[in-house]
Amino acid sequence: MTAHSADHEPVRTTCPYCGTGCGVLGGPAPMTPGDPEHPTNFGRVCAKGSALGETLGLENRLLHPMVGGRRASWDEALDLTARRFAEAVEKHGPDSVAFYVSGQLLTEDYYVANKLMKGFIGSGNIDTNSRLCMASSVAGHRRAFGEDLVPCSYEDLDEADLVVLVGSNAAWCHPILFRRLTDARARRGTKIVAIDPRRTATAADADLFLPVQPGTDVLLFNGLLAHLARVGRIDRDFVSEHTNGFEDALAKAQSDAPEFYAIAEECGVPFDDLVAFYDLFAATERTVTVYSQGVNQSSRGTDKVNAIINCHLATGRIGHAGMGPFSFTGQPNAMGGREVGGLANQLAAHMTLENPADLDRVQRFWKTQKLATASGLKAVDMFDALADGRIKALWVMGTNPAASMPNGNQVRKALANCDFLVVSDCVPGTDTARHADVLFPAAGWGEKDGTVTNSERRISRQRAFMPLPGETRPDWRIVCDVAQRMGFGEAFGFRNAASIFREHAALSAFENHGERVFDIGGLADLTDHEFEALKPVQWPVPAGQRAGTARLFCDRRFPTPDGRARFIAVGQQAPANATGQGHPVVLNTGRLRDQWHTMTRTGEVARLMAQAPEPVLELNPADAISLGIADGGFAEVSSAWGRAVARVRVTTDQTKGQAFLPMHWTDDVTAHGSPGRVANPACDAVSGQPELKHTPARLAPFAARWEGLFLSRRRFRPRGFGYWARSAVPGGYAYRLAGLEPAGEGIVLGLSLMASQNGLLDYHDRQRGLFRAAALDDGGAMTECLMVGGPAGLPDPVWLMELFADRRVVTAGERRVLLGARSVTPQPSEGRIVCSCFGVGEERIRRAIRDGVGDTAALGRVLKCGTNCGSCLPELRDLVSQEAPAVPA
Ligand SMILES: Nc1nc2c(c(=O)[nH]1)N[C@H]1C(S)=C(S)[C@@H](COP(=O)(O)OP(=O)(O)OC[C@H]3O[C@@H](n4cnc5c(=O)[nH]c(N)nc54)[C@H](O)[C@@H]3O)O[C@H]1N2
Ligand SMILES: Nc1nc2c(c(=O)[nH]1)N[C@H]1C(S)=C(S)[C@@H](COP(=O)(O)OP(=O)(O)OC[C@H]3O[C@@H](n4cnc5c(=O)[nH]c(N)nc54)[C@H](O)[C@@H]3O)O[C@H]1N2
Ligand code: SF4
Ligand SMILES: [Mo]
Repeated sequence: MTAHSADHEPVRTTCPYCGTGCGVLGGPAPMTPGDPEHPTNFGRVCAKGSALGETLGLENRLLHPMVGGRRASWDEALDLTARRFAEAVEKHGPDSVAFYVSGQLLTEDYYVANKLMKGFIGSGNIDTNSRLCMASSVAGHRRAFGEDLVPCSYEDLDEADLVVLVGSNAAWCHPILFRRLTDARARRGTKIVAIDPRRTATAADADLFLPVQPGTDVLLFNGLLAHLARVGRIDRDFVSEHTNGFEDALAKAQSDAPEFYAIAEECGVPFDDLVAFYDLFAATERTVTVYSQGVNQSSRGTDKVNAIINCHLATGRIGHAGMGPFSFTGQPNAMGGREVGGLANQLAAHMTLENPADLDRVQRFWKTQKLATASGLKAVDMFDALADGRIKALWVMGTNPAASMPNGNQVRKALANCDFLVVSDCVPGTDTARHADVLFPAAGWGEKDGTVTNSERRISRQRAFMPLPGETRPDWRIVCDVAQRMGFGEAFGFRNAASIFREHAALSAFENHGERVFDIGGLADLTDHEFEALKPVQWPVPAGQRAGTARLFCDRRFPTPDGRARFIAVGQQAPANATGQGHPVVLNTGRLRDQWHTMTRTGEVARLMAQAPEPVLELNPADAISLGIADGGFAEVSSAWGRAVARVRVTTDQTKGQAFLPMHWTDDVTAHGSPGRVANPACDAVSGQPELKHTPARLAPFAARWEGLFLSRRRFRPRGFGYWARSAVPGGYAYRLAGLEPAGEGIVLGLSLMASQNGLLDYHDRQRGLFRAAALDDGGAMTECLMVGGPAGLPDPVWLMELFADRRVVTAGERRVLLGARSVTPQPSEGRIVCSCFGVGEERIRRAIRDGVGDTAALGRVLKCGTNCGSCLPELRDLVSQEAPAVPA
């Protein structure tokens, strides 16, 4: 049974965000504390993790099933779903239905979804958002090692002398691991190299930063392999005894990357820095190479992964402390999903659809006659099949493909037109849920029980510490309920998460005579009580064992038929869709520090929205000048697939010819800020992972003639605006507005948003082109407020927002200045929020540094910034170095 926190004992659970997999102590406290006993984070959490307690409210939750947009009973929703799936299978065959699931489901949810589709409906058509995330790493691991295996442990980050981060903005996306790394640097002088086309927070904090041209990583690592051979750093014994294919891979690398000058030029890296990186790598035995979406989300992603692994195999730097190739997983349970076989080209428990012995084994284990025998459709193909009507019924669980898939316009159309769409989610209004015929209310974090596996293969428990709200059910139960109604009751009669976990563990060990490394047979006989108490443990955990395995390949054996690892000969190839006339700019997309994906949780927390309250396109000053786009203005970015409009930030962190748009904004929170509509659907031929980091695009000014800010207690989607973006602020929501029409029409549009014009104060300052209106309630507190002005003409709204948040009576004096949006005593501006835990802004930090606060520790003492989660420490270090007085020569 579920442990509730009624006795005030904090419940040990796992953060539901990134693949770092931090242990946290569950509860609705304002700041969620880290679990000091968890071996991943030892008590630390980042800003997102520490705000978990603020995401537990029920205001925006889906609490009961819906059918056709109206409230329905569970029986009705489940019956309808089972019937429509069964009918489609009967009429059009099993491949006419599909599941699209998520690396954010728990392993138990994932296991039953995979079992239902592959085992009992009999189709391979279950794919997952991990296709957009980890598929290239999976494919690269399978090519090199024979199985999808991450050899390293987080301890290897502590014990390395060199850590190379390729296409990973770990300072923002795996903040606790990045902190572990910078702590190790402070202790032992670890060198950190960042390889990224953008100067990210990670790059700014690295010892060496290589600003590679997008998509040139294979060339860079081929050059490295050739260099390692040239300077005699090949581990000949390891290569000859434990690997195959070295000569071919080296020959390919040498022909690809003959000399430094050509590599430096094509990769866009300064010559000296390229040589410095190669020398450092050659000289440093204890090297870990971390890779993430800059590697995976590429039409050459699998080759990038193998180009990196080749360098580790060549030097024998694998299976020892402080070394190895290390894929950081994105989602909390991307790894668990891969364990159960949740990708369309996997079977279950690291068994494959191509191996007849595996098929036979799983068929007997599941006692089914209907096992799928071929791979199903991968994500992009699945939505193509939905668009052209081959898929008649789709069930989406725990993901928002309308927003997160590339070619988002077509995906939205396919979802809108599909015969039968089922969505399981915690919130009702996602871009995908809007099209659903059936909506299932899923239990969320803190309410559901099960396991997740992090980047270092560590299985941790997510434990419930709250009762199920409304009529919500855990995902595994919803799947089993439908399976039962489809006539598969016997195979889905699970009582609880523990019983599913036991079956999953038993399958991993079933007739596994050491061929599959993924073996958790040692956990197959956990009692319910032991499952409840399970401590974090790294797989494999073979039968008879309870302790896990920190590092793989220590015995130099790989799970290939001959026990040897494989070099893969890879050559540099340009991205699938090249820039050119009409679309000269590379559109890159990715993450911000304080937001999680489509913002259904982090977007409702005001302090997490403070870093970036609207979608911002970043571009280089040279591009901004030539396009006539000003910093703080707006740009339209368009591709052959669609368009987006965003605020512009001009920065030298961005290279000329490239632009960056955060992935997080959806149609639910902005008018045209969703980058998926622009992103191209080109995929890696091996892994099927889409190229979300490289879309040929065109930029143009979005010449707004007016801008507005609207504060309201209400959460809604404005209509009729060329630009709007909603963000949570203390006390309600801020709506940033802009349009191409004359300012006078902007005022009319803006006023139409106000709920009531009762107690309305308004003021038009024609000289400054400013219009202001505020609504007061009967008690005299401000309920809504609108400001409209010329482009970039709005005053700093800090004071106004405080008045809105305070909900107190507005004094007569304040009424007069209220409409000036200036405080009675002018306060110095906070600037863009850098430390979201304590709300400390860039301007305040810069002033403090200029006043002599000389380092991050001192900043922490004076302003508190950086003293809770530490996610902003890289940026604080950067600000200190920018503001530090120049040392006289
Ligand atoms: N704050 C936050 N953290 C998260 C998440 C989140 O939503 N928010 N999501 C989690 C998930 S699911 C994932 S997958 C991870 C992703 O974690 P990361 O992969 O670290 O994050 P991204 O921002 O997607 O992309 C990483 C970097 O790849 C770079 N890049 C683009 N093209 C290239 C290229 O050709 N070569 C190289 N070398 N680099 C390139 C981009 O400029 C970007 O800085 O983050 C996880 N953690
Ligand atoms: N342009 C661009 N697009 C990208 C990327 C990029 O870098 N650039 N990155 C890609 C990557 S790596 C990823 S991982 C994806 C992520 O993209 P998505 O998976 O689409 O994003 P999320 O917002 O995490 O969606 C999770 C949904 O599940 C719901 N949810 C939360 N908990 C539960 C639960 O327990 N059960 C159920 N049933 N639902 C739940 C949430 O409310 C939310 O609607 O985006 C991909 N798309
Ligand atoms: S680093 Fe932050 S988001 Fe990731 S698991 Fe840890 S606390 Fe959660
Ligand atoms: Mo991801």
